[in-house]
Amino acid sequence: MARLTILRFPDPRLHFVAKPVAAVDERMRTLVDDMLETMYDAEGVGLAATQVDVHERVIVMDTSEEHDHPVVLINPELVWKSEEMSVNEEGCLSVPQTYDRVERHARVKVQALNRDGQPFELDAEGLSAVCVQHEMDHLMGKVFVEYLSFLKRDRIKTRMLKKLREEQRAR
Ligand code: GNR
Ligand code: NI
Repeated sequence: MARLTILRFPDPRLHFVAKPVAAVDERMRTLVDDMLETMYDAEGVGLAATQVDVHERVIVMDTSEEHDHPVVLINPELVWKSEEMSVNEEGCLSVPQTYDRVERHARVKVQALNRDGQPFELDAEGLSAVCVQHEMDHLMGKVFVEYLSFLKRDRIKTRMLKKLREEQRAR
């Protein structure tokens, strides 16, 4: 297994649209395992392939308390969403130390393939529903800060670029 580098906003590659996975083969299982290692290492509850610069429809998540229930979604498709909405504080491994409120569907059903290439349905609510919608946005090239006002997004962008420059100077 290997830890992958997570792209950081405002990297333009975070806005690429992911393509469907053609085959759940050995290469895909290696990617999934590396993404899980990367997610657990970064203490995230989800990770989309887009964030590790792989532009294919792959998501890993684990919203369990004990971090022992990995969920793999390959070629996820939203098949149902509740009319009821819910506002939650979100963060993103690609936008460190930034949290803000985003409105999402309270519950969703997603069809996907698992790590073995078998179809399954995920019935998500609570954090799991927030996370799967956040990750599916990543696959469409969308980062949660795009739901915020222009002013907030611009401030975040400026702060991220400043941090990046400071890190580059420290190296
Ligand atoms: O680790 C994460 N936590 C989180 C918290 C609230 C809403 C969404 C998330 S997803 C995030 C990991 C991440 O950036 N996934 O793309
Ligand atoms: Ni994210």
